[in-house]
Amino acid sequence: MSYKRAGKKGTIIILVLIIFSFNAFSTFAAGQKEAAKRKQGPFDVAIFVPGVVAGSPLYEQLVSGAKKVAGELSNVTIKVVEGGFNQAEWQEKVTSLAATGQYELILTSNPAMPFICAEVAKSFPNQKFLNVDGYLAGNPQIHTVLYNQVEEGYFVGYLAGLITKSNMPGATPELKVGMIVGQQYPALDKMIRPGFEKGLHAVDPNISLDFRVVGNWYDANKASELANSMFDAGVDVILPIAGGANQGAIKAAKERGKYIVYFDSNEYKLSPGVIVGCSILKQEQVVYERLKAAVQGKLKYGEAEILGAKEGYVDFADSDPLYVKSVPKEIRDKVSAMIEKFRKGQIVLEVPEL
Ligand code: RBF
Repeated sequence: MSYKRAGKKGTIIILVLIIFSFNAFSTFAAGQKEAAKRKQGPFDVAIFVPGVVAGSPLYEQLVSGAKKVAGELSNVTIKVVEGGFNQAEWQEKVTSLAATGQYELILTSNPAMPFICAEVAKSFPNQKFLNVDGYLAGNPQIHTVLYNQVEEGYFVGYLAGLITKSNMPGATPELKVGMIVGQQYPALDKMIRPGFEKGLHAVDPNISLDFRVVGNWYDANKASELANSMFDAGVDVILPIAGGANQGAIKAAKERGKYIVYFDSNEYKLSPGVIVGCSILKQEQVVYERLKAAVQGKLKYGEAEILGAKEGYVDFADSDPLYVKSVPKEIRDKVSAMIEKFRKGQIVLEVPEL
């Protein structure tokens, strides 16, 4: 009996000990977790937008990709800073972000930014940068991702060539296609324009390109004027790469019954029937993947990636119902056959040195 009672007591003591040690362990574990969290701290990201977000497809994707990461990882904070259109101020603005010492990463997008970041990096050796839509290899503080925009230009060029040769309402007998850009820069002159022309000439070498420059990334009235004068000269389809000014070209095309091929994002819905083709850059995905890697300490600074159609980051929105509705099947079949070869890596267009 007594033995049994002593046994019961023993069991109770052991149970109490187990509960106590379990509590102690979980307190210890929580403490460890807290310490790890403190050590990690929040991962603060400053997004420097060189311009304004609204109306610029790649900047919209830049912000949405980063917000997706912040939505998933509770230790990531995002601050979006719009640098505005005075490019002379950008370096100073990035410098003030770095000077706060608060941001684990400065994230930005466009081909001019790696050089600005490299300048700022000299004064802030602990500051890291992720620059998408740009190229700079070998700087240990900067990771860049460039898209194969020769291929991207080719996709919409090929479609524009087929449209200008077609009997679509609004297509003129002249073999003239237009391009309206915000400003000229190496990625445009060496990748986008040559890719676009290569696409046009794959359809017919006699197609000519009417190329115009707005002079900034916001003046929609100027873009509209340019588009109208191009339509007067027999142009029937225009590729605008002019940020917020794109709206002016779209409006003019709508009024004149002409066509727009769009760059970087699926935006048929902006003007169904007028926007008849959209090339796609998977910038949102790139930002999501690379930013996540940065947070996890896996991003390789000093590396400059180049991503194209074969890798799945440059594409054309050929299954959107608005595309299917606006473009005759005969043209769509030709475009899809071409795109498929790029997707499979059977055709790869070379990216030149910028
Ligand atoms: N693209 C835009 O859509 N909006 C802009 O405000 C804009 N600003 C740019 C400023 C500079 C200095 C450079 C080099 C490019 C800019 N781009 C802008 C072009 C952008 O990086 C990209 O090349 C095009 O959007 C085509 O993908």
